[in-house]
Amino acid sequence: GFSWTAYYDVDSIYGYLQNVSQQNSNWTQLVVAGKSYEGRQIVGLRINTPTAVDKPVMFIESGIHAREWITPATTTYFINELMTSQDPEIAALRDSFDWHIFPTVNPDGYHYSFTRDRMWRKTRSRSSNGCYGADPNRNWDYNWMDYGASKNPCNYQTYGGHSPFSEVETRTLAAYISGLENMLGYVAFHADAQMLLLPYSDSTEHTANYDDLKQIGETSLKYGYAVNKAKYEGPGTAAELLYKASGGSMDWVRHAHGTPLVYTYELRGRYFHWPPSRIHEQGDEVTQMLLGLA
Ligand code: 0X9
Ligand code: ZN
Repeated sequence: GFSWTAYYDVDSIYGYLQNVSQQNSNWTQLVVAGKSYEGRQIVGLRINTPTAVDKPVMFIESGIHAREWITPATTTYFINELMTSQDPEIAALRDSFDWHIFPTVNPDGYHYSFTRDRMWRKTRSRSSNGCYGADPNRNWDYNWMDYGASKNPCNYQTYGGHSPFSEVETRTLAAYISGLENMLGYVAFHADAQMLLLPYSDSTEHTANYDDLKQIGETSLKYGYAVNKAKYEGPGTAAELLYKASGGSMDWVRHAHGTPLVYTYELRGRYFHWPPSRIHEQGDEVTQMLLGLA
């Protein structure tokens, strides 16, 4: 069975999503954005309980960086909370949004980090010079390659790809997102800087709603802090708090769609390790952070 005391490979995660959707088939739905370079599906779960009003979309992106295993794990943990929690606040959270939740948007990379190289970060596309993968958080078509990205396909970390949206995974996800109407929020999960980041990632310029983003983010962190007393840095722009890096999903979503609430959570851990026995702890914290955000 599936639990939250171990990490699982892509197939098991998709199996879990499938079970959840089958058990609650009138208000959840498996959604497939498309396929990865190696032909894996990019699968998400839509949770949209029947309510009288049209609900705003809340999108969750996890696992864009392969080695950041805690992000798919906490995302399925959060799904399980939405589906099973007896807490009326969590039930209200579930009912307040049309959720589109994608735990592993880079399934090839994630699988590779599981089976070959624990520190793998990128996709697994093959470059003409024989090196593998591009950084899917440097590949989106907004200010592509301006800052913090490598032009060298053999760069282990931040190769931006041969062109914007060269990677089928980012292209596929962007197309899926573009098909959503009424997207209020976009949340990306990373590890392990323990921060809450706002757009923009490559400019210290602030969005027009920066003050709102900051205030909402502070509430989110306050909710999270109550669980484990873990202090996250921020909220602040990724450019100011971390480093300037262009071509990330967060900036593209903000720019291309004007989505009001765009956040990147950098979860906890060290060198991308987080003990499986403590997935619950991170999962409860994230659940509260999203409740605070909502
Ligand atoms: O560099 C990144 O993509 C993220 N940090 S990580 O250590 N998980 O790789 C930061 C994401 C913030 N957004 C951008 N910098 N675009
Ligand atoms: Zn990351």
